[in-house]
Amino acid sequence: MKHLLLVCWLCCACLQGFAEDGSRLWLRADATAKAVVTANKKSPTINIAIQELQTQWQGNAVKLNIQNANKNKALNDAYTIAGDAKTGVSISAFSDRGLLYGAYHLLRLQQTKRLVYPLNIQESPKYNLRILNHWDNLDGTVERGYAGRSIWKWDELPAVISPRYKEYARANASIGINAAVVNNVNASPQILRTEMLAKVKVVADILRPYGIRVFLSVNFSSPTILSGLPTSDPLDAAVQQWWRNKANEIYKLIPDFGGFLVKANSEGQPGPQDFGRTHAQGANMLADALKTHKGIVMWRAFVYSPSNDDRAGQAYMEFVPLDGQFRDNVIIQVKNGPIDFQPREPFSPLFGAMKKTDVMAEVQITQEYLGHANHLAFLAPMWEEFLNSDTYSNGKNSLVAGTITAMSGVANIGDETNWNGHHFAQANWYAFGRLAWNPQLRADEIADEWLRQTFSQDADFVEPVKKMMLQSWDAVVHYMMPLGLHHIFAVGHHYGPEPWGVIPGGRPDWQPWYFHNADTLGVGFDRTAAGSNAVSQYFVPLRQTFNDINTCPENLLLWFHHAPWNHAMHNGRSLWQELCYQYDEGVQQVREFQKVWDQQAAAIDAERFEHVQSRLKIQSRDAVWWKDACLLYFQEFARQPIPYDIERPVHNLEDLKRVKLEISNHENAKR
Ligand code: BDP
Repeated sequence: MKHLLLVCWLCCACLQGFAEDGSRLWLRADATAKAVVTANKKSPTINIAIQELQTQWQGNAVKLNIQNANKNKALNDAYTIAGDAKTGVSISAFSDRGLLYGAYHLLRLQQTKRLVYPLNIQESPKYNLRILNHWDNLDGTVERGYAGRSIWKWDELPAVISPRYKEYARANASIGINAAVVNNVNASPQILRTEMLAKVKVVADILRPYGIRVFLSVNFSSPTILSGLPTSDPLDAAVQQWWRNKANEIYKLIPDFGGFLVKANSEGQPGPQDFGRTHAQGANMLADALKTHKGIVMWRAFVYSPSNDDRAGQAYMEFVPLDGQFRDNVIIQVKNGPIDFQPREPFSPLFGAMKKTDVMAEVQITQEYLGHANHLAFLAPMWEEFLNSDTYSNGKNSLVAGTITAMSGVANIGDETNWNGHHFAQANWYAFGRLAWNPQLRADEIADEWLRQTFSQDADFVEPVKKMMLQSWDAVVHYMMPLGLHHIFAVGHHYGPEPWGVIPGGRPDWQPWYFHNADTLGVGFDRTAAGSNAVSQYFVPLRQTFNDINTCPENLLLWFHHAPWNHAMHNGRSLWQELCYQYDEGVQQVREFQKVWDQQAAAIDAERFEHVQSRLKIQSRDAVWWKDACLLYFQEFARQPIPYDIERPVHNLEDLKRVKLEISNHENAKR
């Protein structure tokens, strides 16, 4: 009897929508409306738009209107929304996808209570390609994934189709993401086997009506590994034919296949340089195979060869000389910073430097270097700073956002119920889509609309929590790597601090000391003209600004300078003191977040409240761990006391050095 009662109670709870497990993401509108929706064309994509509006739109009739267009415009995702409360609303677009995006826009306005009549909205995405890069392996593990296993169930496909594929597609479409690379850049050649392609086809068919095209990461040596060709040299006729055949095979199955993403000659991956060829020769060979099908190659610039050159400068050195040599269906994919998705980096000097080549940005949504799925770090402020950085590549106001033609984000999605591990990590997926559509959106606008859709409309909740989100990236930078410090992570898993870390026999630029260079004189990487001269890769006046210790932005000081411990900061403190205060500031910020969050218990559901609360506790403890580890370690070089008005360390350095985290899973041991 007792059990029966419990079951009944649980069923009621579910029916009433009490299961607040985060699975609905930001798409939480009631689907009980009965709106009248008409369209002047039918298609699977338009049918989705109709269905979404019919069930969620609470206003008067909606008309969906496809406008006749020439070929170019038909590819465009732009749309307009017009109308008023009385006569109803019309959404017009040149493409089916445009109508779908218009429908989601209208519903977003309704959900965030931002409907202001008469409606007169014109939207057009800044970039035509807005793509997620999944680092998912074929065995179901996810490289740098912190939300469970891969959502792609290759072992079940093509027979079993997870309902999550459609939910994933819908979530992406609702924020304008229109493409996905479904497998890891460290690509298994097996993805191109015929049996695998049959599985990929099933996924592509499900994503297509939502306007999402599928891409694959490919291994450059696939011809040799899969078919036993004696070489994978891009200038070899048999190799070229192999790729043409493979492309033909793929397009027969997936007519709108997007193309390939390639990590070549990087961190042990094969590439054209293995055969004495350049990145351009490698990329062009693949581009030629895809050209007749209108496919593209996204060729990654994340390269650093085993040389003594400063790792921060290597991508630029390899790629700028090749500018002008790439086919027009090649895009160079460049990480936002010159090293590797660190908590804060300057923008990569490659942005704006390749005048004759399309360049796309790659940001990391998954929090490899920002506390995995334990830390609350809203990344829109970081991406806002990045996109709005002035490269000066074409005079003043040559913002990064204007130098790129597409945006990609390394996905933070897994098969956990809430998709992303931390409920607030959903906001990063959301923010990526919104910024890839419109890089001029401000982080606070994005946080606001995400919170209103995901949690609550109540200003007493939205305002303080939004403030917390907007400070969260800054907080992580403070307690992990302030003032331009970088890559002092624990070797391998990149979660905790290990500025003392040593990888026996590892390359110098895998060792934390390579990056912080602490000695009794000072700390930081000298990238000035007197050091590695990486500053010279930036346009005037940035190279002078960064080169001069007095004009270099202080939040990047130790990125560009080996600064003396007593260097005078703008606020009058010494560098050592400022370092201490900033680490402490990070800890205090997270403690504030806990206070803000704990006051929200009554404002939202208990499930999500408690989940976030428990993660903030971990984050708070980790912040102290980071602060103590870094300050106690650097103090051995600075040989000065930690200012007495900040919290004293609660750990011993020797104990912290013994911490060995067990990060189970698929993490590889690479830095
Ligand atoms: C680094 C990751 C590594 C990736 C690599 C990449 O640690 O797992 O394979 O980037 O982007 O950030 O290729």
